[in-house]
Formats: sequence, structure tokens, C-alpha cells
Amino acid sequence: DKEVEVSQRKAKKPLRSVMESSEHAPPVRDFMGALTAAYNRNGVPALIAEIKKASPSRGVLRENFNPVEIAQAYEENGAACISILTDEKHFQGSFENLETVRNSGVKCPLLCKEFVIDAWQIYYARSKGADAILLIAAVLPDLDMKYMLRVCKSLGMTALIEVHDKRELDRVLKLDGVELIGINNRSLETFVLDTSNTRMLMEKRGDIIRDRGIMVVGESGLFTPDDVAYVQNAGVSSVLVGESLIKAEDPGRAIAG
Ligand code: IGP
Repeated sequence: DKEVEVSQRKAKKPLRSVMESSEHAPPVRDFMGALTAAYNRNGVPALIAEIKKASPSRGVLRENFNPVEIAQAYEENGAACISILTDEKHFQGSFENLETVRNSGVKCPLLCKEFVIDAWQIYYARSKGADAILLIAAVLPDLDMKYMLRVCKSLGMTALIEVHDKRELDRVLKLDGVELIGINNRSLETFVLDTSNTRMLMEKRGDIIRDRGIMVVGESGLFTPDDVAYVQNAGVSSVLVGESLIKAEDPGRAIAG
């Protein structure tokens, strides 16, 4: 279904014209730098706070959904970076949300959350002001992953490479130029959440990851300060949090809690 969506979009805006617009996009901001600075400053994992209206496992998360207001609240309350769902079908996201947040004056670097299967999507995300993009190991065979990484590099963007199990992590650790790996605690197939997934994978591969200077993001299912402490103890220096912030009446205040 993503293939159909992408090819329809591509028909309207061919690769060449998207590449051209990406050259006139607002400049790339340093996603890795923002995460590292926040982690070094606070000694707790740097927060990537997520803007998502709905999810396939939970339905609509927030009725009164204003991406710019939420982004401002995140930034004011210390988020290092912001993740914005652009996938429409499963998350009711849009590239317009990405673009309006980027043009709103919010300064946090922005991650585009999209199921990337075609380089066109990366150029499109950049043209809308994204600084980083998600690449999912379960979706991309090695050759495609290498190619997408090259495209990100050429645009100056950071790639957040998402893995869920040891097989995927080992595949990714074989690639060159990997800076940021996300360990997802939610299975993309069953939606089952298990925070011990981050710990288990870090126990097995933490040494290699540290040796290579790769930063790890603990993703999904983090609701309490204890949850964050748990993945920090497992060795992550950043966390990606969506639902627990988005569902809060005041998403900014929820960060402090
Ligand atoms: C955030 P949560 O449980 O805090 O809302 O999770 C984020 O990790 C999750 O939205 C996510 C995701 C993804 C969404 C992780 N990987 C891939 C879409 C696609």
C-alpha cells in the first residue's frame, strides 16, 4: 500500500523536481549534535518527543491535535529533538505537519517518521525541512539500506536506523556509516510491547555498539521515569517517546513528569 501511495505522489511530483525543491529547503540542523549535547548536559537520555495523532495499535491518541502547539510545548520543556509522523494511512500524519512545524520557529531538529521504501521519500522529507529520517531494517534489505544511507548522507541528514531483534541489529552493525540506531520495544507485526528488548539487545551487542561510537535510542512503550531509567541502565543515551506525552492533557508538562 505504501508503494501505491509513493508512486501516486511521485507521479504528481517527479524525483527531479523533489530533488530540486530539497536544494531550496531550510538548512539541515544537527540532529546528532542536539542529542549528544542534551545527554552530556543532563546525564539522562536525550528526549526525542513524538508528534502522532493516531496509531494502528491504539487508534486516535489525541482529539485536540495541533502539531505546532505540541512542538512548542516539547521544545519549551527540554526535548532535544522532535519526531513527526508523516505516514497517513496508519498514523494520520502528514508532510504538511512536518512543514508547518519546521516553519513555526521551533528550533529542535526534526525526525521524519515515514515507512521509507523509495529514496524519493527522503528527498521529499528534506524538501519539507526534515533533519533526520527513520530507516527500518525490517522493511529495507541491506542493499536498499545502504543506498538510503547514502542518500541521507548526501543531503546532510541523520538516519535513525530501527531494529527490533538481534538478526536485524547484526545486519545493521555490518554496514558502514551507521551513527544512530533505534531499538524498538514494539513489534511492528504484533504490536506487543516489551521494554526488556532494549536491555536484551544491549547486553548482547552493547560492546560493539560502544566501540563503534554508535548512539542508541530506546524506542516505544516508555511511560514513567522508571521506564526511562531502565533503558538508560541498559546503555541507551536517548529515548523516543510518543504515546505517553501525546495522551497527556498538557504534553509539555508531561515531559517533566
Ligand atoms: C514512540 P510510543 O510507544 O512512545 O508511542 O512509541 C515510537 O517509538 C513509535 O511511534 C515508533 C514508530 C516506529 C511508529 C517506533 N518505531 C515506526 C511508526 C513507525
